[in-house]
Amino acid sequence: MSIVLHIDMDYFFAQIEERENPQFKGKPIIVGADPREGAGRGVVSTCNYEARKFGVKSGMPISRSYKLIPKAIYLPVNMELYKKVSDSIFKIIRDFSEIMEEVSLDEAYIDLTEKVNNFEEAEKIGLKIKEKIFQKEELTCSVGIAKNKMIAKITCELAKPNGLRVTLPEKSSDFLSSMDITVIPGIGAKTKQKIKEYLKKEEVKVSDARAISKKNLKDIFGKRGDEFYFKFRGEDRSIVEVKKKAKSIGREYTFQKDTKDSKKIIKVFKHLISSVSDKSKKDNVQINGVVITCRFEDFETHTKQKTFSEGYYDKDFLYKKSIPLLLKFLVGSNKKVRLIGFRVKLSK
Ligand code: DCP
Ligand code: CA
Ligand code: CA
Repeated sequence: MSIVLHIDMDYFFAQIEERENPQFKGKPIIVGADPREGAGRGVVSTCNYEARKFGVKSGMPISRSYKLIPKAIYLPVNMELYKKVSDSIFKIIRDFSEIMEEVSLDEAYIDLTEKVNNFEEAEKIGLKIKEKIFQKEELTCSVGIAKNKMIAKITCELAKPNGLRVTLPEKSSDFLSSMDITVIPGIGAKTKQKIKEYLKKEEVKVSDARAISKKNLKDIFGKRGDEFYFKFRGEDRSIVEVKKKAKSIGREYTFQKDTKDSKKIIKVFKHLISSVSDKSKKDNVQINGVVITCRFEDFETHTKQKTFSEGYYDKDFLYKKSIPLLLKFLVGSNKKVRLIGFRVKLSK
């Protein structure tokens, strides 16, 4: 049996802005794209609880948010600051267990199994973490403690804002029973629809879903079905994973024969970009620069870089930024090319 703690900062970007701008405290604050008096494009990143009362939510078009509360305080995303705060928070948490998994800027799991003897001791650690974060950063967070990651996360959600809750192991299954099936990670609207059809029910609670046999779940959902079977019962076998973060994602290609054929070189180069782009999309990482490498027949190697503001960029954007750099290498030398490489720099 494990003891897992999940921690998630309360209304993270907006809470930091509240701290930085105490004059706005108590007012609805919305962090995200510029609303341009209702004509703005882009979305709400997050908002404080005062703004949530009006129905504003993360991911909502900023124009819609403006309709709901034009008078709110609208602030741009200051990612650099939020990253700094995030680093500081993770440093505090890691002091309590090196077995820490960062899930996003404001959220982490730690495994306390080897650190404490029981859930009471884990609760004390949770309180200490909350206290330290508040002392150092003047920010509140919420904590959920349970026997696995899934239950800890759902428990944390219920503790929000500025709370701490424990779900004891023997309560894990009952705890989920009356919740909507979508609390189970991996069950979104589509999966829920299938389960509704299968059970011929309008609403499906976790306890309803337990009526489906393991075999039937497998028939409907394949391998995922097996996982669902356990999750419906409060079991989650995934571990707290300490992940090393990559600083960049890159690919390179050595030509069979050194070449000066720029058409061929660009074709290969586009393949490299496309592969890196797919990988960065899959990893859901933000990019803040590109590095292009070119090695000539005599092994002389050059690199060129371009930095830009971080974001989720597509292939076409990366082509546009990189092909001119590659062309500079090609027109700038009479030598044949032996190898080319493409790399994107990740913001964190
Ligand atoms: N975020 C974003 N766009 C989204 C969702 C989130 O930019 N669609 C950013 C802003 C959030 C931060 O990520 O502050 C953390 O997201 P959470 O889902 O944890 O939400 P909050 O911390 O804002 O609120 P809560 O108190 O509900 O955790
Ligand atoms: Ca949060
Ligand atoms: Ca979060």
